[in-house]
Amino acid sequence: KQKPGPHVALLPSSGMGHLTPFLRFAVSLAQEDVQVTLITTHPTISHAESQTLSHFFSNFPHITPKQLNLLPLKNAGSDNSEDPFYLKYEAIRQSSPLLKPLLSSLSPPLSALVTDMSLASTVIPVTQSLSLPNYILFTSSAQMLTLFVSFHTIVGSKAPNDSDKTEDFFQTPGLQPIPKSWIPPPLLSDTPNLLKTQIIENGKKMIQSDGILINTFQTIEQDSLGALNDGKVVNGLPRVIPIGPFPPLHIEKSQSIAWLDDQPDGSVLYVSFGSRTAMSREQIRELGDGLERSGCMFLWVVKERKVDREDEGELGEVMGDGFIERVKGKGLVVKNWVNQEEVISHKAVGGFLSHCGWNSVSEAMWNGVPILAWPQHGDQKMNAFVVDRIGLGLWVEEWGWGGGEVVVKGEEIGEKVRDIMGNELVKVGARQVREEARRAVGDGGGSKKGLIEVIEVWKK
Ligand code: BUP
Repeated sequence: KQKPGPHVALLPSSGMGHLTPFLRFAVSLAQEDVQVTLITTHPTISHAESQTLSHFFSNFPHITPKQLNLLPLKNAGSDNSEDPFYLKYEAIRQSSPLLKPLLSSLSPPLSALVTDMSLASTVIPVTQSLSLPNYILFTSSAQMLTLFVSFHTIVGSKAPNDSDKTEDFFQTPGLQPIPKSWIPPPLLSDTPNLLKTQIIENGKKMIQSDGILINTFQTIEQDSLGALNDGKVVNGLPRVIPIGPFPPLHIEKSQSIAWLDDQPDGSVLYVSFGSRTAMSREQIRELGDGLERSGCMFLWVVKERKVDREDEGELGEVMGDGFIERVKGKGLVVKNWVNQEEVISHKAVGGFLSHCGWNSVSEAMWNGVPILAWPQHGDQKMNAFVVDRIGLGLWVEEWGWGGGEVVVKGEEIGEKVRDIMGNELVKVGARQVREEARRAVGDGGGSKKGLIEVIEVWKK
């Protein structure tokens, strides 16, 4: 009789960008006969998260839900942050005493716990005290992982701007220097902030994990993966195992957009900056101007607030001056949220103006949709670099991070939109990435082999 599969618990972090890859990973494991318990932290930050979780558990009843009810957040120390996502990581950190009894109570006993990278420093001490193997699921690119694990060594005891104020590059050990303009600004700041503290603490602690699983694949990130696994980036890093890109789950059946069905194949530019980018009203209007100037068809998700709850402003008011009426027939503007998996796989969609959150990038890879990259914050410039390098899209590096003021004018946006929608070379490149992505996770593919190897280790 076959031995039952190992029992593995997954602990995702907050925000759709972190939850989504964990859900896809959970399904990939379950398909390989792993018993999966998914630990969710409550309360969730956004409506999108709670809705996605309820769809998920009703679609995959064989994945066991387990709730971790967070303690009320005391204070975020001296590291001021208003970002609800970083505050949530902090709340999970402060609630870590609750994790040990929860993990020990699971039955059958666990073979491993897989945690989001933003929780490494919180969770690894707990799993160590239980002698439970701990794996990290890194939900961004390998390019970003090189910075994540080495940042604390680069910063050392000095602030990154101290000794080399004139230096424009960050030397990641073992790799090409990274322009400082690609580094998330809070990491370069001398003022304490939660992003910086968390990257330093988690980056250090990840060395003590048993393995780092990552939602990417060998063909597109060979150099970074090679440097990480050859010990060039940091000494003693556990093996980094590419197991992506995770196939979309298509569990959210509602909200399909009928308008797309009426548009010619490959004619529509999908515009979205992810679940946690609030764009200023001025920049929104400038972007609207750009889309209008481009003459291309577009489907645009507009968000003025960081957390994906209902935005307050009426769309007409946000866009200003009869925009919605003017673009009727050409463009569809929606507030807050669409079912992106459906949109991006729709045959009418031929381009994606994206912030380059790694899930959006992997969804574009999966569907061979060319990206016009406009990173807004965090890891997104590192990811945009990958997009451009692998021929999946174009990144106009001069475009600044999003922020309060207008950083890119409509005229410039319009020009680049026309460029991406008509660029045959990028279309071919994107189609090739799609083939490689599917091959990687298909039978015999590198990512599939990686996943099976890890499961074999858990079986022992
Ligand atoms: Br917005 C939006 N619909 O309208 P990323 C997002 N998504 O399904 P982020 C929708 O959320 P981080 C919408 O498909 C993707 O899987 C989208 O993740 C989905 O960016 C996910 O792309 C968003 O990684 O997160 O949200 O900025 O910064 O943590 O990467």
